[in-house]
Amino acid sequence: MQKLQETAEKIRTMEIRGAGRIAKAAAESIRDYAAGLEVASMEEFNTCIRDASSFLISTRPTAVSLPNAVKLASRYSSGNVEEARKEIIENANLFIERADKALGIIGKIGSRRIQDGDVIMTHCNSHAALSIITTAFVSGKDISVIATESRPRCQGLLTIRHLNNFGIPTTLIVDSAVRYYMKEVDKVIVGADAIAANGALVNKIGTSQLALAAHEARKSFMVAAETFKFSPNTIVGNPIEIEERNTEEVVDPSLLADLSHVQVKNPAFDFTPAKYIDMIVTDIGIISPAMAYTVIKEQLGWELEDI
Ligand code: RI2
Repeated sequence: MQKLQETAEKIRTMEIRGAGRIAKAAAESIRDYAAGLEVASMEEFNTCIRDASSFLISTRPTAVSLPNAVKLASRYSSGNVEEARKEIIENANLFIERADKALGIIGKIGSRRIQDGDVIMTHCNSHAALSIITTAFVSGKDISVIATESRPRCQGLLTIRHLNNFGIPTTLIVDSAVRYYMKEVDKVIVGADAIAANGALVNKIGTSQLALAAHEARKSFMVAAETFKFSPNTIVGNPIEIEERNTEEVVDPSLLADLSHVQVKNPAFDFTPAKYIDMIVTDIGIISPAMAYTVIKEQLGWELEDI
């Protein structure tokens, strides 16, 4: 349990971050936990796996990749401890393998939509979105990127480093400069923390302003998302919770000490309605947001009674 607790803590503090990486880390964690679990009965095994799963899921509430990964990885049908343990190890490994492959497939499919000379704007640090951008560049397309800083955690700094390593010409801007630069942009590509059954996107705070500015300037808005980022819970109308993080990420509390009328808010994500999204590049192909429900039903294998 100690290793699982350490992973959970790393997810909570964002040492492990990015919806896809969180999912993989959680699947690995539940696999290793199951592999080393010493129990006296099947009942005890069931309880331990259930508790460990809930514990991992509770670390970050928004990225649906996390509960999806934990549920897919920790599935077992056997009533025998050794068999159930084997099933978890297999299912977790299968999930991890699929997640790795998905990034490559998204890169390949999405890069076909990138034209020579495109200026691409991206937000935060999405491995799926970056897979499209770097694949296009490596295949010989002459592209450049405008990357937002993505306050307060400034994941944009990770993005510019990654792009720089590929030699991709990149401009870093502050988040409030998004609309100012939109006229120079051809395409916006962002990642996803969750996609609802109605096709709405949940991604890093500020994503919806990129979408609005792109819509106003008639620029295309592309989302890169593995199928495990679609939210089964939303088919029964459950909303996706937006994570409120510690306000110390925004401002040093000592600067607020004498400001008795001021409060600080730090939502980590926002919603972008489906109507602002031109396409979602997934590991099963490019879909319109209207197909989100089908992805949940057909790819995640979730039935209403599971929710
Ligand atoms: P990949 C990140 O969340 C960003 O919002 C990013 O767009 C999304 O996860 C998807 O990232 P955070 O963990 O899975 O930085 O594409 O809060 O890497």
